[in-house]
Amino acid sequence: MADFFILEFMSSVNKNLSHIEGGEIPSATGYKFGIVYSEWNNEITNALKEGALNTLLASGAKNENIIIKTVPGSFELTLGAQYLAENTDVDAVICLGCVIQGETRHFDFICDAVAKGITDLNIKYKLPFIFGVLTPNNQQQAIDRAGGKHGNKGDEAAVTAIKMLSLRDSFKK
Ligand code: DLZ
Repeated sequence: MADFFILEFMSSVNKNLSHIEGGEIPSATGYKFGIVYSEWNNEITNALKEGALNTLLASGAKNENIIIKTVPGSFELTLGAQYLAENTDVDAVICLGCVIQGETRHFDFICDAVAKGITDLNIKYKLPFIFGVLTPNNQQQAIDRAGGKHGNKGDEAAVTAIKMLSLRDSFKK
């Protein structure tokens, strides 16, 4: 029977996106993870990465089983994640970025491309590629979701990866 870890997330008492329904998180022991995050909006994405990393470690993953890479911007997350899948033996890849709404349609093109790109990777490689990309209207909304009053989307992305691997393994038993 799988070990379960109850995580105490760092976020505040306000509506907290990191409170995952169910509360119980399967063990991440024995799994290998990739984390790829964008350099754009680095203050935010670094916080997302830290949240994801801390959650994986707190759930039993080993440091040596977590490979972390950066890409220039969120648009590059898809290919960065593909490189991880093709060149390592990771079980899942957590993709973290932050695209802040601007005055032009650039936002839409990047968000649409990375959402489609990551979806396609899930299907092509039959591995969990997790969409941990914030798409806020402004910097404050991003801060609120990167360890602020709405929790840390990086935590959620890590929990999603672990849960998908647990789901995968449930079919092997
Ligand atoms: C160009 C651009 C802009 C305007 N905004 C963002 C952003 O808010 N978040 C982000 O992750 N990346 C942004 N980029 C960079 C693109 O993702 C990409 O790196 C470039 O278009 C080069 O392909």
